[in-house]
Amino acid sequence: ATALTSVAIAQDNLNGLTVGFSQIGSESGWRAAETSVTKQQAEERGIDLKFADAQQKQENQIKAIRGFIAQGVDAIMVAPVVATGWDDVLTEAKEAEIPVILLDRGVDAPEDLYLTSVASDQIKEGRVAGQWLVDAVGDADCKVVELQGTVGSTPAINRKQGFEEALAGHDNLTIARSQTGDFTRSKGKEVMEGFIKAENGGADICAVYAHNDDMAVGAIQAIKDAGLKPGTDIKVVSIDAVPDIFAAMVAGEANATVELTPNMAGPAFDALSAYLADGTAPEKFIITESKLYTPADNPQGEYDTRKGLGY
Ligand code: GYE
Repeated sequence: ATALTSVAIAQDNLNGLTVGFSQIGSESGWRAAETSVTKQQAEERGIDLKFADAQQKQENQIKAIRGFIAQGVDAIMVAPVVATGWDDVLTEAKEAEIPVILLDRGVDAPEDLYLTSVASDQIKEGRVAGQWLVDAVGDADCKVVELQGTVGSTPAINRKQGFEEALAGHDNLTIARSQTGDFTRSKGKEVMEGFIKAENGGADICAVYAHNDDMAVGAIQAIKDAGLKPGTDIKVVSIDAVPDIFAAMVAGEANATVELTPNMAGPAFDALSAYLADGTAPEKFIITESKLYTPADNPQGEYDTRKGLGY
């Protein structure tokens, strides 16, 4: 009976609380999905979610967090746009005794400044993408171009590192060019156009690795505009598993993606609930799964399922 009661309390104790959420912006389809799932998860639990869109700017995030502290919210969630520069504002939240939960990206700050971090293993994501390419290419020579995420963000740093780890020792694969596309479709297209120009009209490029699907979708457009076939002439591998990359797989224009769940808020609220119930300290790092999808994995079905989930 005691166990059942505490579960009931743990599930119910967020009802009526106020949680501030400092979101990065809406740079990608994945980000938009995370925003809508977070709002749904808050509503299901009776949480009053104060949502602040930072338009990609850390200074806006810091302002929003200071605003949440001033309002005396019960908890703060933040998706930190870049890794550095958080110590002061996180210390202010700690001094105000407001628990902070990081969503989907990490920070370079002392671990006692946040309750927990809910994110994927981004080094692993890079490794999974890289291993897929190593296997797909075999012994052939392959010049790879890389579209990096936002400079200074943990997913850009870690997805680069993991990919390089997977390619290490496979000297037939080389990363010929690497530049940021800021996780957006338009920048991904623009940077890919530059890569194509610099690499013999694209003829010398064997594969593009994009740190997210949106940049891959932009790159696919650039490849088509250059008169080449994405997915065939140039292999396309990326991360997120948003509906549009499955649509590209159905069209034969994308080869592989690594899934990133947009539901970071669910585990975050569960951890917060347990913590508020009896002071249970959650795991410092709650790690979501990183599953590989290729055109062999029913891309039409995956597209339909995700569309139904509110992406
Ligand atoms: O992969 C990308 C987004 O922070 C891990 O941010 C996240 C990344 C995600 O804009 O699409």
